[in-house]
Amino acid sequence: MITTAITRTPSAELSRGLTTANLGPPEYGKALSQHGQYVELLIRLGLKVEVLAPAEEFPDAHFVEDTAVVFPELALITRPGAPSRQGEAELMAAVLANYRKVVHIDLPGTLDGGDVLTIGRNVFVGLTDRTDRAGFNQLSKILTPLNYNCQAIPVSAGLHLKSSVNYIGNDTILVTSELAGNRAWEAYHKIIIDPQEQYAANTLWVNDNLLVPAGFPRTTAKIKTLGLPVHELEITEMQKMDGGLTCLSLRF
Ligand code: CIR
Repeated sequence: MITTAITRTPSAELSRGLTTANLGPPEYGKALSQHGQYVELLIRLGLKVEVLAPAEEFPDAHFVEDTAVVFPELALITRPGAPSRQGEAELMAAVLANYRKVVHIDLPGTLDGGDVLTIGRNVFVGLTDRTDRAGFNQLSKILTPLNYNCQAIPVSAGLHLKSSVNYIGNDTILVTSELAGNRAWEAYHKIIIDPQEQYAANTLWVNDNLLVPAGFPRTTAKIKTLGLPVHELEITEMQKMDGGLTCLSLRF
């Protein structure tokens, strides 16, 4: 049961963040409104939400998911793969120290939280431009003694592992066709994303509610077959900066 979320209000500098999307610069007012609706929905779903102040020196800092991965036993502070984002992790370490024992991914490893998909005791870690083998090895060394089963998954498309696959409840994953055949998920039911709706793979499960980006009707229709409440959220300004629904919060 998820009880808590940590989010960070986007900074006025958000258009200076990293992006490959080619969708134009985000509008600040609209981004604030979309972020506010996201926070409101999490509160309506019963979560206690800590909203951190904007970090003007880090234009990607509202994508908090990349800075940490929180487990019941500890908070793992990452070392983000993008040098411009590495300072964000220390900001989050100070916050998470109020909730958990804090441990760190250290040099030379890199790891982004967007590459870590946890399903029960299974921790799947994407090897991407942001997360390397050394980062995975450190994570595995920390979590394996705590009885987590850690697996590295090479990922060649999209920014992060969770750009392509997410857990959506009922032992089911939502996954792109490229990654669907990976043996890592053979124990799970699969809903395969329509190739034209890849972005919607970044759907967020919160206590058997599903948060989906608005504008992806085929994916929404498929997800509705699960019978769980589905909430569509406008997230266009985050998409312009390669971000999505999972990256806007840490949940635990
Ligand atoms: C970045 O490139 O790092 C940000 N502009 C987007 C990060 C998105 N994070 C995520 O999906 N977990």
